[in-house]
Amino acid sequence: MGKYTLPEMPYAYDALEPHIDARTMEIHHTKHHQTYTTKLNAALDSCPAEVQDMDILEILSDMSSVPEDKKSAINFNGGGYDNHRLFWNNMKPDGGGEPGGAVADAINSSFGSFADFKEKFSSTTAVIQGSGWGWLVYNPSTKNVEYKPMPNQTSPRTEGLVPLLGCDVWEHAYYLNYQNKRPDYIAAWWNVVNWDEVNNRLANAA
Ligand code: MN3
Repeated sequence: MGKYTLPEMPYAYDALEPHIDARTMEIHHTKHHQTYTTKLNAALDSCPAEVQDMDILEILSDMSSVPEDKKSAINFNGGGYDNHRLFWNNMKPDGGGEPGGAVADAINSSFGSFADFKEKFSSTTAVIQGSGWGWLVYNPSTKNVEYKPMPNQTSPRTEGLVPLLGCDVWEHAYYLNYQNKRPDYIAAWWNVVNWDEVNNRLANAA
């Protein structure tokens, strides 16, 4: 029995249709997220007890305690475990629209306007090479929100950034409906963004 188990989905697999189809959501959760979880547990099993006792968020925020030969596996699978947990919850049925509250102010301050933020996030995330994620993050050192593309499953936490809103652009996130058309998937994804959750994360981070 590993330390981590696959988190439950906060809504049904078909709840984000027509923007993200049920079969893609089901495979993404039960196969891909499960695999990151299983491999994170396996990597932790061969780490020293003091690393096993740390929470995965602590580990991702400071990888220095992880043995050199386990860093790659923990970075990839620990990031994959945490990123997807964030991803399911930063989406919801009947989401989208524009944020209110502190997130709206922070976005306006960093990007000029919501429209400018959305255009930067969409266009930059669309051209991430290979597989990766586009993120809106909070930077504790500048106290501002920023856009940050990350490769593969590497968590923004590994760079001292707090993830607020993530868009998974691995092909497994959109392939059945959108095939190679990543920009179409990103355009649809805005319709399921859960801005209340993003506001909660900013409140906890700031
Ligand atoms: Mn994924």
